[in-house]
Amino acid sequence: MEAKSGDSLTKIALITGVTGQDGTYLSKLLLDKGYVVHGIQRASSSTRTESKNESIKNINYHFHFCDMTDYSKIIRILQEALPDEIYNLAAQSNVQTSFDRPEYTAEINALGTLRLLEAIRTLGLEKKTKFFQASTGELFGNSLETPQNENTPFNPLNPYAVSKLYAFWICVNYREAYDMFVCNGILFNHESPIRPDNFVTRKVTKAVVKIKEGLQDKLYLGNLNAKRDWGFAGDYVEAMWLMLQKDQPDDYVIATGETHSVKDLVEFAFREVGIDIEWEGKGLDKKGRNASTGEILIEVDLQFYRPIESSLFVGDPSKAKEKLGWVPRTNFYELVKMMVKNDLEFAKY
Ligand code: NAP
Ligand code: G4F
Repeated sequence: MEAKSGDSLTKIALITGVTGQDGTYLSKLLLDKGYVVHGIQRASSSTRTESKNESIKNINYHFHFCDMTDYSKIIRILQEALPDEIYNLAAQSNVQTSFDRPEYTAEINALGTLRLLEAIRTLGLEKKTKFFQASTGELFGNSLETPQNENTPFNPLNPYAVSKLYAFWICVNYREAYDMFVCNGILFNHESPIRPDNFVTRKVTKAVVKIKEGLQDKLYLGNLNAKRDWGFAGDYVEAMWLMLQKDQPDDYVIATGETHSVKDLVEFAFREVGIDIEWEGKGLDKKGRNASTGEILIEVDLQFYRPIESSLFVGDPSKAKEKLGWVPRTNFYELVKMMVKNDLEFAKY
């Protein structure tokens, strides 16, 4: 099957996972750059409604209902959109959920990626369409190297990371076997005020605001000692775009190069609302008190622990800086401030 492309100076992008955090930021970025954007969303989209992504009101935005399991629909959408760039952001993206739903996670994250690559080939778009894959720092798992860069061996520690490992390598394989323009962005944690509540940053900032407002008593968390490299999603979608503007496809670590513990995150978020936290106890008995009132505000709950996880992630974004000119503009403290501020504003309504 060969698809015919129209002659147009306007670039056409297709985004899977457009209702997600990154899809929301990326669709805005591309529309602002003058792209025509096609977004794929599930008919049953649960986490966000159309109204949350302002981009859909733009005249240059076209949305398509499709599930990443539906190969024939993917083919039809690609045939209609004839994209110059595809950003594959759709995923079951929650690590904890992947232990509960390993098969579904593999179906969407691994085979969903394969379906898109195969659709490009089937339609004869290999030379027209550039492809971005949202890979993850989770590929490194319990790495012996710190910080992790593009040459650090992979050692995934959960079903999500294993599904993303397949996606990473099938992208490399299609790039090498079929000379396709395919890039992996090895993205470390990136957050924002529109991050869903089942990720730790948003869970913490929302709870901090509710506790401050007297709407919640305590915050229950899992591993407080885990260290993550947290950046701002708005910065990370720029890196995705930059990768597809190069002449040659490649893989890049996208990270801040700094790491902070969940405990640091909790302390800093509480400090933003004027509460200092004092810690006592160890392991599952660790508790965080309001230093002024003595009230216990944070406790550990085993249900939020994972069967296995890496205690330390920190990425080395030197290659992205050198080759793409990309640097993160938002540091950890600015990010947490931004999220707390947003949640405080929402609490007013
Ligand atoms: P997110 O907010 O969880 O968004 C995931 C998107 O995928 C949502 O739009 C979701 O749709 C869609 N989706 C899920 N299952 C689908 C299916 N079966 N068919 C079609 N669409 C489906 O994730 P994100 O934070 O924006 O991350 C974007 C990508 O980057 C993901 O691939 C993620 O794994 C990867 N990544 C993220 C980070 C991070 O820290 N944010 C780091 C490394 C890699 P619904 O709205 O219908 O649920
Ligand atoms: O916010 P998290 O759930 O994100 P996680 O597992 O690091 O995964 C995110 O980043 C990956 C890139 O590194 C992405 F590939 C992936 O798609 C996703 O976006 O957990 C962060 C840390 C973990 O160490 C977790 O054990 O926070 C710890 N944690 C402690 N208590 C908690 C909790 N995580 C959650 N979600 N909920 C808790 O109560």
